[in-house]
Amino acid sequence: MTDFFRDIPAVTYVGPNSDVEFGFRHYNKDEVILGKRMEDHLRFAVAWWHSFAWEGGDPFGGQTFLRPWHPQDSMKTARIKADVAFEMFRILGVPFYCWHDADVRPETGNFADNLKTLNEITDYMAEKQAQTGIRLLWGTANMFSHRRWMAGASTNPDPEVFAFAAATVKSCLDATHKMGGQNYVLWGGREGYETLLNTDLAQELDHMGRFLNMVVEYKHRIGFKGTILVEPKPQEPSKHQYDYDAATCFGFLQKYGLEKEVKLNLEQGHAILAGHSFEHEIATAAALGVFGSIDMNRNDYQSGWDTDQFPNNVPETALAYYEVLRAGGFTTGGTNFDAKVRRQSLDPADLILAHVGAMDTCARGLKAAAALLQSGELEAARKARYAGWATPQARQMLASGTLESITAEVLARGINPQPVSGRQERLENLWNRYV
Ligand code: XUL
Ligand code: CO
Repeated sequence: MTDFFRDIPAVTYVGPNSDVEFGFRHYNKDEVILGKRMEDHLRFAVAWWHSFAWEGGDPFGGQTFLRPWHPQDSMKTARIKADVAFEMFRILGVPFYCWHDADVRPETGNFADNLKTLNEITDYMAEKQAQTGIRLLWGTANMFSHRRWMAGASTNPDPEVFAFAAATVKSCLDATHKMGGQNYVLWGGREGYETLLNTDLAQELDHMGRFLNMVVEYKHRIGFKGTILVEPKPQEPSKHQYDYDAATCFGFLQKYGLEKEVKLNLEQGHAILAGHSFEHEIATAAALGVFGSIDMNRNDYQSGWDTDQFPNNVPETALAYYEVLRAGGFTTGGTNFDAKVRRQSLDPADLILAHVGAMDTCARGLKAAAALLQSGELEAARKARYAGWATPQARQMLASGTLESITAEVLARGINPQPVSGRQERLENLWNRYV
């Protein structure tokens, strides 16, 4: 036990009318919605990096948080950090958490020592999982912060960096497997380029495809039953990242024969950076059969970069969960808060209450989405719009029509389509009745 969160009580459901600050107004984990407990729908996870490893720096200034585990350069402080992290998970009552290797162990500068410290600290964390019942949603490798990764990991022009990346992912997948992780994530922050003038784009894509195949082959060799997830993001830190958005990732997976093996971890802020809405990314991934998990953190809409803020906009989360529910909900995936408090939010209470607010925002979004789905009103309107496709003629046209046979049909039946309303505003009004 540490005293970092001293005087902060475990957060429980207090209901919408309570004025208790450390309480959930909407997240009532045992409440059953559409036949499933809220906790099992949402599958919340805390991100180790933003809450515990990030020191509050921005491009204009360094550390603002002075935590008891700073500087994070020893196994002693790594253990304190782990103790505090599990205390926070307990206070919040979250079922899951996520880590990068670089968040949980000190960076020693060489692979053998990094491997030793990763194995040691993940053993320690696995013990804490067993004591508390808190589980690992996913593990991942940070292959973007250290200077060795500056020109990419699997897409690096130097084969020695590719080798270092392969060994690093093996170590992280082994640790994730040991800890019963539900998924393993690859986000390629430096898998892209700064300028095409020095980049062989086709070769880099081939290397990334081979690398991901190696990961999948290894997963099967060790019997890891979790899902391998790729996380799309269009840019930042690289000027252009190969995993641009859901559709680009699917094209990549298909080219390298991985579309049945790998799914996507979609992040709200990344969708915005790609010029999409979050619900577009979820619906696209679901349509292509690669929906996996979400990082539920938003960007500041004026800043134009990835500000990783906690969600606090209910209509936005409702639109996202509507698509999650339509996709059949999460299987191995969940809702990870890849979010950080602002650098002026220094207090331990800020960390807790940021998550409380985010969990409530998601719970409200889920409830609104579930109620609308259950009412069937939006689905009925959608179905009515496509009703023509249920007729035998339309079905036959799709199944066996040719341009010649269809032209003959248009002439014979004098087909002359009349436009109908898309009813957008009426559907928006319907939607607004629920959020
Ligand atoms: C970066 C980002 C990562 C991934 C995991 O924008 O989202 O934190 O979620 O590497
Ligand atoms: Co993320």
